Amino acid sequence: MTNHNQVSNTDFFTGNDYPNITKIQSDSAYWENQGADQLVWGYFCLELIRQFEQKLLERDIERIVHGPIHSSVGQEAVAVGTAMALSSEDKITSTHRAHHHFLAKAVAHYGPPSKDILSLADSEILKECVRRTMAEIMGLNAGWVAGRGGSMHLFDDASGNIGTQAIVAGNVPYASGIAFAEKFRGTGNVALAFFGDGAVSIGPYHEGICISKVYQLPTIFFIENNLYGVSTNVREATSLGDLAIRAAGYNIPGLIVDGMNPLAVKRAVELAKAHAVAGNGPVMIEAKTYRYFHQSGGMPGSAFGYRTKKEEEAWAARDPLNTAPRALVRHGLLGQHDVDAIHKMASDLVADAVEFCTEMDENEKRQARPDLVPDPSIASTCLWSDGYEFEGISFRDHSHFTETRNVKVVTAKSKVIARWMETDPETFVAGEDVANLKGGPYGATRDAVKQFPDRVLNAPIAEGGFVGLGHGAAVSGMRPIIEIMFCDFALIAADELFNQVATCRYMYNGRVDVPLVVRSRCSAGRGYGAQHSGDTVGLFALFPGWRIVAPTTPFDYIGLFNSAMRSLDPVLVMEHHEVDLIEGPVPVDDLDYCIPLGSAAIPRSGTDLTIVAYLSMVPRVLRIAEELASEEGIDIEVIDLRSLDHDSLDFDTVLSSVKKTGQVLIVEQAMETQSLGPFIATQIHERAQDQLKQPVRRLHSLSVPIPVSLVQERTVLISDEKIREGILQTVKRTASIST
Ligand SMILES: Cc1ncc(C[n+]2csc(CCOP(=O)(O)OP(=O)(O)O)c2C)c(N)n1
Repeated sequence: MTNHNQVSNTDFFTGNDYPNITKIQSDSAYWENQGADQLVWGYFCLELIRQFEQKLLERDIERIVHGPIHSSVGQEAVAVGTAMALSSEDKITSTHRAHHHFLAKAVAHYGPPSKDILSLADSEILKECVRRTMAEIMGLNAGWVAGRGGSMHLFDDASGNIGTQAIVAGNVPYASGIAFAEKFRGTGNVALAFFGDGAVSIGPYHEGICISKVYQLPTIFFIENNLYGVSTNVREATSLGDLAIRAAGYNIPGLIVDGMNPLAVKRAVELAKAHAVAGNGPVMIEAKTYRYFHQSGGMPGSAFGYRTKKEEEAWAARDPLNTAPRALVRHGLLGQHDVDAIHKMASDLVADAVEFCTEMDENEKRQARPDLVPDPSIASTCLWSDGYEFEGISFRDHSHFTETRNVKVVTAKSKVIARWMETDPETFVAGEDVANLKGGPYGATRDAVKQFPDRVLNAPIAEGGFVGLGHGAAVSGMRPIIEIMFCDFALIAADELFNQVATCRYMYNGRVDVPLVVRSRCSAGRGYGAQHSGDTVGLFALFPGWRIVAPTTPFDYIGLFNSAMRSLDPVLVMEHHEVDLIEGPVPVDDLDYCIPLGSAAIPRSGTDLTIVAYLSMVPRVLRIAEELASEEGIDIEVIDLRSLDHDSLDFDTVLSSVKKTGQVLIVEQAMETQSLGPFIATQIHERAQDQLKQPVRRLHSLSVPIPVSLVQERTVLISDEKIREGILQTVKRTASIST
């Protein structure tokens, strides 16, 4: 066995002649082509980041930061070279280790190169930029996202920092979505995703790159290879010396560059950008670099035994903070006194940020400025849009329309999707097979693909990849409709759906809208078995940040879909194969009306019992209610919840029904462990205890995976017989209680 701890990689290119791989260097001709202002600015930026990072690791400051500090000391050249190559309009995303990327991009925007670099010392905008970055890392309200995001979730779209994310490779599919929007709009900008060597084995990395290649997106995938994922050496984790050889598998160019040399990095990013914006698709860059400290905090990695001091010294000998100023002096661009002045300017900016963010307490101990500490009473704001997107929208119900025609849900779906594509040129559909089969697997894109074939995109089988695509495009302001063929496959995209889409608005303190619609479908009852029969409503409902709608009629599909599309929050439109075939009236000449999110419907009024149901249970319960009305004289009120996320459940409607009937039966097809019933029942008990004649009762499927055997499937899934029985028992129980 190789002892990976012995591996010492100080050579920046270990590869041989791999296809698609180019080693990028900065030579004297390239140096000569650089403007002096830019070169000097690059050095200033290196200094600023280094000193900023070192300051954070000083004991009295580190103590103030709530959470880990993933220091970028040693990796500054990667960030600075990249920022020098990009414009403010180019977008970057990054990871848990992102201070350097964020600062370089922000400083390039707020304090760009100028003839007199020292004039930046007086730039209030630049001071503000450094202050806000430090404040964010300290979790203070003066930060970019008011301390919500902190060190690992930095965001400032004005400077092209469209979000750092703490899940390894989580930003890769997202970057593809950002790049998609740039390409769609023909901006000539790129989206660049930084990630570490540790990211190259995880699914979202692969899916994100595949998506970018398939659609030839202007994305730069930047592997910052610092040789370790926490303590595990890259060779141990990948069996590779050069990670960029992976580029060949995606049929994209791979560039390998010395990550200790900002100019070499700049050159690589320039080449990558030129390739990408010319319509040639994504590029992978691998920069060989080194983090001087351990994963987080200020101890060297060698202190933990996974690498040697000798290795650390070898990398430190190539420190750009030494080599860059020496080169500038050697070329006569700066004298030593200029170098000292730039060093001091950087250190003053950092000191100013510390002064701004902190103060001394009565024991002369440094603490965060109390007036910058966020107000705890607003800890739950910004989870949702404030709803301004619905201002002036007239919501409609059936009574508004006199002329109607009967269609199936599947037809209404196809028509309203096509209508959105007609009225909003930035609406697109992506999903598996959506452009084939004359309208996708279930006919939802039948009209869209006929009328707008360019915006109906077959996606590779990469749910995480195309949900990430939708996420990035939505954050960019497009209106993506993402189809997940069977809702079970949402679990493949769980990181994108729940760690990223759901958290995005809140984590960035309301600075982004996420107008993403995901459509998916429950196929329980068709003999598809354990892995294609799930109902993921309960799963989505676990994650605040997702709206969930579940239309059960053609009329409701159109109205709820329109609201989902208008919403600036992500919405899951949950469908069901049984519901698709339901027929009902829709207006003959209106596909644009909205039904408010968070409003239940009462498709049947009654006085004896309230049944709360959703999705496929609604038509079934309605049928059974009619039967029992004529057979037993039981008068049932049926509530179709329509909106299913916790914040949108329409308890007003439920509670006024309870007032009338005094008893509730919740009917769901979901298995008990995944059902919404316990939450709904608890709420009813808490809010209407004194109106209940008996405890709320619940019906659901059995808590086992769905079997294929027809007879077993029928046993496991809630059946019409069980619903009838449940209703009769509930009603009898009250009868016996009251006699
Ligand atoms: C999916 C996932 N798994 C594990 C972690 C915990 N974690 C945070 S950083 C890290 C190491 C990442 O290494 P690398 O990608 O090389 O980046 P570096 O820390 O070297 O910058 C790990 C394992 C995580 N955040 N996300």
